[in-house]
Amino acid sequence: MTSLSVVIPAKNEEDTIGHVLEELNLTIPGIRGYTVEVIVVDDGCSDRTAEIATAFGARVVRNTGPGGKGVALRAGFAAATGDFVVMLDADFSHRSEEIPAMLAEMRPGVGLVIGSRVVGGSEEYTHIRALGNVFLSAALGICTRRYLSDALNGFKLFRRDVFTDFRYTSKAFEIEIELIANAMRKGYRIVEVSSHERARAGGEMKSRAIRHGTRFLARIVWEGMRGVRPPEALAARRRAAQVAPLQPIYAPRQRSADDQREAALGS
Ligand SMILES: Nc1nc2c(ncn2[C@@H]2O[C@H](COP(=O)(O)OP(=O)(O)O)[C@@H](O)[C@H]2O)c(=O)[nH]1
Ligand SMILES: [Mg+2]
Repeated sequence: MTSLSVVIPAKNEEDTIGHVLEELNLTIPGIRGYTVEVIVVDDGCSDRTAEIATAFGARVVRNTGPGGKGVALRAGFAAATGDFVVMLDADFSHRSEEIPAMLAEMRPGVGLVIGSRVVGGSEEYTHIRALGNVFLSAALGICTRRYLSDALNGFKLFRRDVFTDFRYTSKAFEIEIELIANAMRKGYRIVEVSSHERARAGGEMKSRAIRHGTRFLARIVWEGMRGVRPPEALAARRRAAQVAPLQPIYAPRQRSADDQREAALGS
């Protein structure tokens, strides 16, 4: 049976983590054909997040070092054992009932499925966030040639090797970009599905539009400069460059030795 790990990064989310896990526990029996593990990454929480997560049956992974959503997710992914990994926010904004539709898109050759709020809508978008998302998703397209409608959404499902085959370095929210770039480096297709984002159900928002937007942009440029083509595609391109260029079709045909002999006899 295929296995799925649900990884939930949580920074002081005692008001909402219970709702997330309650909904998830109702969704899991409907995820047919998969065994599911649930991991909550407690990132130095000073509230009851870990206690509540444990009470709902989740495995709690603690990040004791310096925090950040990226660091927390990396700890969660490293602990995950599933063939596929899905990330879910702890603020009850992502709907776990959408996971089966995301899994249905994970066909052969697809490595990453992203929930798109551009199609599904968001109750959290402010003008600056909506515009920032359009701008940053376009910047990603310019730098990597892969145009996505909602690159920044933290509701992503990916194959395990998108994480295990690389050394991740993102500290904060820009891990969204690192995941996309590495899925491309694996040569996987990326698919977007409609996803509706609820407003967070309580607690405090941790992201900051300007600070994290700047980090997103820096990461997009950096990943674009490193290149996102899979090694096989690069090798194929190099091989193609070594093949002798084709003769232009209007060039006179080279006469073979036989042609020349025949021409000499005929004259
Ligand atoms: N473990 C951990 N989780 C974080 C950190 N920062 C944000 N998160 C989690 O990441 C998710 C998204 O954060 P949120 O504040 O809702 O920002 P949004 O993505 O802009 O809505 C939530 O589940 C947060 O608890 C962090 O430093 N550590
Ligand atoms: Mg949120």
